[in-house]
Amino acid sequence: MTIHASRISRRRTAASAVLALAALVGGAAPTALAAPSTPVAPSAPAAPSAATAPDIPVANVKAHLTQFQSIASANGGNRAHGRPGYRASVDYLKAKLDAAGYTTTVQQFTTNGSVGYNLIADWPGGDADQVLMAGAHLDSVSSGPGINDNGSGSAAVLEAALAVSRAGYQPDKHLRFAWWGAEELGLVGSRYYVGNLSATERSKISGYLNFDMIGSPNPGYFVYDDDPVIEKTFKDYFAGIGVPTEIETEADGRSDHTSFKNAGIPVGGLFTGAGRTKTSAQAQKWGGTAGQAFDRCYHSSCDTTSNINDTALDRNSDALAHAVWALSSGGTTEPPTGDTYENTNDVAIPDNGGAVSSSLSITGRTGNAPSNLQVGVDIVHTWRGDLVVDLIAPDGSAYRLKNASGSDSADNVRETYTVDASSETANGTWQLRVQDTARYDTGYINSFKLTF
Ligand code: DTR
Ligand code: CA
Ligand code: ZN
Ligand code: ZN
Repeated sequence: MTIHASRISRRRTAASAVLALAALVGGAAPTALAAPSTPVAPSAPAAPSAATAPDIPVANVKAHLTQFQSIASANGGNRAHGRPGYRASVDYLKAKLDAAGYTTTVQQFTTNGSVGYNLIADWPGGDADQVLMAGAHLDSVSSGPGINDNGSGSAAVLEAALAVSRAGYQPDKHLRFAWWGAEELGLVGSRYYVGNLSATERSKISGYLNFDMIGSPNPGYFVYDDDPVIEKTFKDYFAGIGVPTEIETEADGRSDHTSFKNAGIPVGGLFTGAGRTKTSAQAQKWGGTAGQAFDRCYHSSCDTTSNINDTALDRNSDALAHAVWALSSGGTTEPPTGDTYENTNDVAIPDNGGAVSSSLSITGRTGNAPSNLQVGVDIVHTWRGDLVVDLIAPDGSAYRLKNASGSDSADNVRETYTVDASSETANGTWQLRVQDTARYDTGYINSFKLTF
């Protein structure tokens, strides 16, 4: 890909780019009245205070994986749709959930000439008109036991459900957990489930959280780019434990959340990667091996209990439980605090060119902006080190959010910055100003958000 060629040549120019930038910032920076003398560092938002979820013991999750492995080994080496290993997996889960006090339902469907099963587990209580769901597909491909794909998601969802029972948790919302059949044949089980809900039943589902491959041996930490509140819940959790995340931009159509999204239900989820190769930038960020697939045993017979990264499985299991607690205790899945304004129009950023802006015209507020104004920045751009990012207040004051950094070769800027804007009037036109200060890599402003 030419991108690598340009990146190699970029290293030779990186130094000049940085020097050029130093001159630019020294000379051309606007004479901002309120620009802070030092850059406003991106603040990793603390985990929401509602995070009262218990820690999920990864040993418990792994014990379920061992059971799935035994089931596959005793049933032709897989847990695929239409095969005895799949039904045995359903029976294993159902016994655990029944013993834990759940109301379970086995929903039967037929596809590809075989009978398939969804397992639904309702936790008694909560507002029946606000149902939060978490799910995972339980079937493997026929070529292997499917321990990462998707024993990992199935086991983590089970263990979160058992944690709810152990805690005697009684959330505002009604909790429903689900395990889908025949995902590998095309999301068949989850499509059947959603397709058989009445419009009224669908409208009661406040959100669906999906977990498909969350223990990959060479893991990445990906968050689905779908409902913003669900996405923020996961991102804030990982930020709270110091683990950087990336947006999974290829999830659409790739797993069971799609069945819910197509019905207009808010969705989100986590993913640690399949056959795609981990980049060197990602290996720097997450560890593991660059140039190697996140899961080399994807859809293969080697997807066994040895095909799991325990740390990734643990972190994602804990993030799952955190999201179940955080999204079920409140009345709605609206942003937890403050009024949010967002401009999601894409604005192309000229390569090594002039600054461009995304703007928000705020009206109807009183007084000044807060001292902890939350500035949500989402810029899609390779080699983000090219970029200088400023918040421009209605009176023209510039607040530096991000400086250029020639060596920062990672992609995209997805951060929430905290700015002391208490000297600025809240009403007026606020701008997110972005400038690409080095050649070759390009991108665009994806969204600009202010939370007062
Ligand atoms: N289709 C899933 C694996 C998969 C591939 N890309 C994504 C993105 C998000 C979730 C899952 C996946 C499977 O093979 O089950
Ligand atoms: Ca844990
Ligand atoms: Zn699969
Ligand atoms: Zn899967």
